[in-house]
Amino acid sequence: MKVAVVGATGMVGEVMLKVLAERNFPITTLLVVASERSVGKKLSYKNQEFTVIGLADAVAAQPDIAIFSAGGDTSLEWAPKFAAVGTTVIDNSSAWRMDPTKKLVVPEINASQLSREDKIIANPNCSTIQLVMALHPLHKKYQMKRVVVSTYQSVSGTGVKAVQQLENEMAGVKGEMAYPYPINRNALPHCDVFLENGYTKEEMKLAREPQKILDDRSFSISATAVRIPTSGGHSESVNVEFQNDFELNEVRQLLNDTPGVTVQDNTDTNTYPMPIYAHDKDEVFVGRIRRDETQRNSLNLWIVADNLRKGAATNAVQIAEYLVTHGLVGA
Ligand code: A2P
Ligand code: 11C
Repeated sequence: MKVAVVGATGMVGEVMLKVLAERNFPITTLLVVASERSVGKKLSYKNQEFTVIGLADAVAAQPDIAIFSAGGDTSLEWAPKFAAVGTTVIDNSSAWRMDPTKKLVVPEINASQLSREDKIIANPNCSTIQLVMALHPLHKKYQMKRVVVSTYQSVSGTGVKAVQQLENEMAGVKGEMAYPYPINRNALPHCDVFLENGYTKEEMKLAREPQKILDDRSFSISATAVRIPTSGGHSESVNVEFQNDFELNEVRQLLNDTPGVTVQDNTDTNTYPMPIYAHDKDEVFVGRIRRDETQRNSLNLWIVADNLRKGAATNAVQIAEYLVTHGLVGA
């Protein structure tokens, strides 16, 4: 496969290259692509040096697959240009996710709907991916009615500038601000921009994307997204009301049996998911599994995952793997 990584110099791009190498993705030619500012820079992949090229050169090279993580505007402008030369684009931005003509894919859940005709495929938001990975098996069994989720999101979700802001603040150094307030020793109920309805864009992604991925609008999700001074992963406190009742042991078993999900849940040994353990791992970790004693058929969960891996790069590479394995890309 001729593969282009668009946004290769960025935070997610760097993890994309790492995950492609780790999983030994079948690459014959690798194109590392970024903005004109970075053209000529060197990046390493499997101990080999690659020179960053611009988007026009990458389109001209007609890759089989282009994995984008270069922001929504770049995707909106350039993904169709790649698609027009026959490239299959896997896009990590929010640009195409809710477009009814594009598929929004978490491979463990809905990759089977992909076909050769899908030239732009959307990768969901990081906080959505970990949420649906844990909720999907429970939804199939008990039918979700309503979900209330509060997130505790890592600064790495915002990008390099935000990680730098946290590091500067911790070191007592003045520098550029990614957020309107200090993030160290703070919690900002503000991820992405505010919308007219008073929610943030991140909160609305959490409300809408799961319905599309699970192809079901019979449940609703209400979200509050909070940025906290961690860097290894996003955490989520989740309350789910189901149509049907459940047994806690069966819930644990269902989650345990779900590929990509790991249960860490033992209060006797203080075992529960945390970003420091989820960091650099591909699984979605679930713990603090307990019945909501105030409401019928309701469950509380704590879900943690590395937002740059399963939340972004790993999920995108898994989509690419599915396309290759099922003969949906290339000649
Ligand atoms: P560059 O490093 O040249 O700016 P992050 O999310 O960590 O900020 O990274 C964003 C990624 O998207 C970087 O690789 C960045 O490249 C790339 N990028 C941003 N704007 C453009 C653009 N207009 N064209 C191509 N790549 C872009
Ligand atoms: C965050 N979820 O942590 C965001 C980052 O729509 O792909 C990814 C934004 C997106 O702030």
